[in-house]
Amino acid sequence: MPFLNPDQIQEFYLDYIKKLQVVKEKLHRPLTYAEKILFTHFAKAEFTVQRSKSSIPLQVDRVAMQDATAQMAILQFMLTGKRSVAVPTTVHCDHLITAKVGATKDLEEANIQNKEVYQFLKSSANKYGLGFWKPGSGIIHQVILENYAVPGQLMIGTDSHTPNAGGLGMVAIGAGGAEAMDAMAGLSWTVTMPKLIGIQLKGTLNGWTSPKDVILKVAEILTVKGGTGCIIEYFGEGARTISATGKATITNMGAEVGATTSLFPYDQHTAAYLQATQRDFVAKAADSVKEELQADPEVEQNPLRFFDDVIIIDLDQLEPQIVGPHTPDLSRSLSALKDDVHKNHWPVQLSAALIGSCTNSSYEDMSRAAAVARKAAAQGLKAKVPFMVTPGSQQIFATMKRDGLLDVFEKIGGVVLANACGPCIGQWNRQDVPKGVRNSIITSYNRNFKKRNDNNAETHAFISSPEIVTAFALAGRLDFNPILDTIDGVKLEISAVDQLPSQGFVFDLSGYEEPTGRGEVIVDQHSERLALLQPFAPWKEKDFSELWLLVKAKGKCTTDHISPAGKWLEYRGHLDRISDNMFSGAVNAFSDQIGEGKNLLTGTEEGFSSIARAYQKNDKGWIAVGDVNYGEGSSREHAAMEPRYLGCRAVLAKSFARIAETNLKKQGILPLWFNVESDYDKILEADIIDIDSDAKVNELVYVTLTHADGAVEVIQTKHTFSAEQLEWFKYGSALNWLRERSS
Ligand code: MIC
Ligand code: SF4
Repeated sequence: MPFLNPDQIQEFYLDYIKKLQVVKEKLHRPLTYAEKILFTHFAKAEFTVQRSKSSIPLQVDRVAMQDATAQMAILQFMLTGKRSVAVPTTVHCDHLITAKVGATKDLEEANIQNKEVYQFLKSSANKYGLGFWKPGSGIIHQVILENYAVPGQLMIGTDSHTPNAGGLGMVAIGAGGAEAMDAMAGLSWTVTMPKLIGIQLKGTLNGWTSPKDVILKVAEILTVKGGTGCIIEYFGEGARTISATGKATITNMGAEVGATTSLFPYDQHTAAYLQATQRDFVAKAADSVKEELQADPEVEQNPLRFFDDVIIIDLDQLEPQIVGPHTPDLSRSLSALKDDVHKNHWPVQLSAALIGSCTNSSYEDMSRAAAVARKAAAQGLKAKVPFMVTPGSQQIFATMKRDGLLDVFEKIGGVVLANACGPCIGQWNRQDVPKGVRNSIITSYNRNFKKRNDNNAETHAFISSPEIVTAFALAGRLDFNPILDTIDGVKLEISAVDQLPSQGFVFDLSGYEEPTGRGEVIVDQHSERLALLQPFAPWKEKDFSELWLLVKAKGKCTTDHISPAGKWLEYRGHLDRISDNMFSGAVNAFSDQIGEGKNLLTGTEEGFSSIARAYQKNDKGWIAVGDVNYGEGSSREHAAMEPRYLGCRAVLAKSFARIAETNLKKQGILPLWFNVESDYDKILEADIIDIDSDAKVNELVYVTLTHADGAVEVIQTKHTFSAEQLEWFKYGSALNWLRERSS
């Protein structure tokens, strides 16, 4: 059953071309592909925009949400009073399944454990008109790619890896739940006009090198913040050699460099994938306008005129890459790994190898990994460490099964997990390595922050492609190079595989439920996991004076540090409960302790959330201070809602990740950037802080610090609020503002 309507697709492309003509008449210049999609989705016909300055309101075509973020998004949507969603929206149950023994048992367990959450999501999806994908049906981004992605369309998703669909030529952007709620309520969605980075790919991937290596190389070049505020657009003859799913791997992980999204042009591989996934009518319609589903030819001829930055990568020269530990931009070529491992004294024995995740679980990925495993098995090799495989969707799983890929993995000792996020998001009931024990793992996932996979800060997680990870599973050691070394005298081999299954995909839509638009939302009053929301109280002027410092975080302060996932995923629908994890991973700049600070009321060291609760009880407002790229990583708005709920007024940081900053604004918190970065050092533990909260667009905000010795310092901070966003702040949150407008 195709989920898209052929007539609507026809209409979409007619409209797209019509709008593009208007844009071209106005602008008189060649356009990149990203510009074509953005301009045709402008909610106002106003095309003189400045990159990285102008706020652009966009009309989105689709919204996607996963279970861990959908709960808050839907709870907020319920407060808008709307009866149904205004744009096509789907919910995907993928984040809450714990990997323990294998797919069948783990899924049964998840259905029991998460019953009330699934029931809430299912009943609200049914009532408000959202398509519902049950647990086990697959990971959001894979399911979107297989069923809903349309070249030239615009989608937002409550997950930072939403850009996965950029592999199919869609502008797909990760957003917070409150932003998704706006789109679902039929409002336009606003973003700052991104800068454009062009990445020209030359040559062809060969041997052990795969699409994953392209993005790992890009992460090394741009670092985890180099893509902030930018769309990365790939082009060039090399781009046209990569399969649709390979492109999706590359765009998926653009999230790791902070990019707003990443995008590939439409080509014959896009068409082939659409045809293979029951969307031939999309391919046909797209084919008829294909010149407009890519940049104009002048862009490729002279990219520096059109992009703010251009990077060239020669695929012929690219070696397989391995990144890690602890950050996805610490990359090196496979041949340099051995030295790095020894030099840094990283644990050389691997303790586990895991393939799959939304980044790397296509048929092609699994086939390449299976090709390595098949030849190894034929020579009697087995994985030397636990080897786990997560297929991205039921469709991939069923196809792998039919084509014997599962058997191959099992033959070398692999365990197949449920079609879900599993260990990628810390849903890994790991028994073999106790907490605190140093160890190394290698995965084909996209993130490797400390504690992410198994909640053990001593786990060194490395990332590579599925075929390289499979090779390492067989070797069991990190100082291994499959191109040069042998295992028990056997040399591993990689071979060419089909990009798409030669017998076609096995379609299995038993995991989908179509909404009826009737029924009631089921929330158990006594639930420990779900609680209806109350709007936040609007701010009063005095709320910004005599504030205390709750936390000054040192170094990385990602969303995994502010509101970790793992066991806390359980409380994603219960703001009060989940607030207990607030800043539990943050490193205290004064003491180097993790998750703890000084309670200024009592002088004792306590967890940050319990201090915040104490301050709140005593009517004491507080701020948080962060280093660079505050809130990097996930789209989870809990990282903004929890502080708001526990009395945070402002977060001061050297810089912010895009989604995290918007999430703070949406919830009514002031994200302030140090105007002079070194002012970070001026903030002391016992400061009394006053903020001039009468913020105006493009004006500085002054923050006064009164230190314990009585000395007073005034520091300047910047903000990025637009006029409309300042309204959110004035009302106490964007939701309050929306409710006011629609009442
Ligand atoms: C992640 O990969 O960190 C997640 C879990 O998918 C998050 C979303 C979440 O926190 O629920 C993301 O990337 O946005
Ligand atoms: Fe799930 Fe991991 Fe992908 Fe996030 S990155 S959506 S946790 S598979």
